Amino acid sequence: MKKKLNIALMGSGFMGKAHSYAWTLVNKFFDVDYEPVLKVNFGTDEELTREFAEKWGWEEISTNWEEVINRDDIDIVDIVTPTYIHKDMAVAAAKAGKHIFCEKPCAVTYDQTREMAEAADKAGVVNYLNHNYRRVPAVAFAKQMIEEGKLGTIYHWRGVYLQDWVMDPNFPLTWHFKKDLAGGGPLFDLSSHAIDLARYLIGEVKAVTAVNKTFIEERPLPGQRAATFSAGGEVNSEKGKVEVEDASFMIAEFENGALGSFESSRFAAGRKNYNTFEVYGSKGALTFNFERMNELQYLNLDDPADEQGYKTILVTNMTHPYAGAWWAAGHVIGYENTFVHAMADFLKAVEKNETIEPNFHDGEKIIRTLEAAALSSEEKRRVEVSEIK
Ligand code: SOE
Repeated sequence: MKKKLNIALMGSGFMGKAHSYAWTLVNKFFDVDYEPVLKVNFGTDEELTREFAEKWGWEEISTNWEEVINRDDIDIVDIVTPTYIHKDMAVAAAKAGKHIFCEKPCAVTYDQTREMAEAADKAGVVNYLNHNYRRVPAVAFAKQMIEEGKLGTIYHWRGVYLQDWVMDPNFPLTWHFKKDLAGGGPLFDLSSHAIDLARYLIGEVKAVTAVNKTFIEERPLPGQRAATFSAGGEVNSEKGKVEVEDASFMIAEFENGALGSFESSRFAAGRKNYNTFEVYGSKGALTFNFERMNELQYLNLDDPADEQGYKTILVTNMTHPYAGAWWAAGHVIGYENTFVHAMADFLKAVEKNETIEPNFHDGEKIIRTLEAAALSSEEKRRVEVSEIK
């Protein structure tokens, strides 16, 4: 009999769906000792929360997050709310001795992220920051190849993460456009993922030179159902101010001497979830595009010169990371599965009471780099990440 672990899901929306799906599947495909129980879903709007909870199989709902976190029967607090409240929820969860699974970006400021990490360390709870793209089989396999030295010395990183869901000037002013609620625009939302991948695959960013740009300065106020990727269908003539950038481009110097760049935008027409990276080394190169998530492109400089070129590796073999838990080779997997991988690793960490990466300390490093980029754009100068205190 597997031990039951009661989950409290804080929030719903796009991420709530992904998490609910993954909690349901994790112990069916992965060998974990626990059976997650979808115990309670917190939401601010009772009607919408009930609708969501019934659809996804949460046993109960609540509109009081503090009460939920402090319930004796809750083992894991899973945070999928807008970013501004991550810190308060995570600190409360740590104090209550709950393990924490938290969506990215970690928090809206470096200060808040530090507070989260300190609280989790003090309480000794397992804390995980969900930069899920690390757990795409092709990305984890790229990591293996880099660690085996297949690329040699790394010279360049390009992390490009583009979307287009807010290009319509009438897309409403959801929380994503408010600095105190989101921390930033695509810099926080998308480059946070790209920086996580860069740190995972090649190393720490030392300094950045960035330019942020806002194309649409005002937007209609949101209706009740406006959310990530969805305008919500209500038309509002009153407008409010956009407080974050619509695109952020930066040059990055890495501690290991590599030179790289990051681009993130919500104004890249036709790019839906174009999360890509390119890594160039002395022995070869790797490129990845999430919109083709089961594939990795590999160039090997040891191949005969006349036969050199990028080849496609289909990362679906039983021997590839994570892929073997699903289907036979060639039976591709999707976005939702990355959340299952994260939960499988998280539950293993809980079982052994071990740390898992990325965690709130990784969050600190990422948010610090994002703040360095914001400062660089504001002051029009190169900023060392260590300047952010
Ligand atoms: C919206 O840009 C979003 O949902 C991000 O917040 C996620 O982190 C990304 O994986 C998909 O797009």
